[in-house]
Amino acid sequence: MLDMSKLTLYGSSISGNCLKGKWAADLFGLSYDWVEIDILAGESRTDAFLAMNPNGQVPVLQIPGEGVLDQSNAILIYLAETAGSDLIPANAVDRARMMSWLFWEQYNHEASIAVRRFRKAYLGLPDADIDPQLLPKGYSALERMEAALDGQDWICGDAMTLADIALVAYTRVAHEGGYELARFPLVLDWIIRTETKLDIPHAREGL
Ligand SMILES: N[C@@H](CCC(=O)N[C@@H](CS)C(=O)NCC(=O)O)C(=O)O
Repeated sequence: MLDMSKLTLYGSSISGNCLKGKWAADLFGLSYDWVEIDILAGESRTDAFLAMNPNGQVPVLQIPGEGVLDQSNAILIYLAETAGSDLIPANAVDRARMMSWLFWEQYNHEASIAVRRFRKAYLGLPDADIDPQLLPKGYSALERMEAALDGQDWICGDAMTLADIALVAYTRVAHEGGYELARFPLVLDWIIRTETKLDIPHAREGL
């Protein structure tokens, strides 16, 4: 029985988008219930789920007295603001730059790396049946991150922000999508740094 006075996160454990919110809530010490949704079995497309989120996808955050919120990066922002976290920069320009990475993550990075990983590792499709554009698009996203991390520890500069949580979600498992992370040494170091901050297992290839 769900406790409706608590946050509830509906998510799939194989989904980086869903794990972002889980990691953030754990890092911030927020109390919440996790409801596992088996997306491979179509559980996000049932009538009951669609009544909650007509978009038919996870993650969904149920907020006591406020209804539901979808979109992983919106959930991250809500959780960080609720917790009073300093992972959202106070300065307007720095905050906007972090948002810029969050939008880029969804439009460029996740749209190539997460999609290729899902098709290859979870749908078991041979490379020939996967959109050939996804590999170069994902590599170009990794190249941009490698350049951003040259001379700084975190994606937005000297301090960790929500952009690091959003971007690590699929970067750390990019090898499952056929991307060679060894080509990006700064990204590899940053993955370990971010996983350590989040206190989650290291997913890095070869470890
Ligand atoms: N833009 C969304 C993407 C959500 C998304 O792609 N969810 C996938 C799992 S990662 C899903 O629910 N797939 C099941 C389906 O579409 O039926 C976000 O950031 O939350």
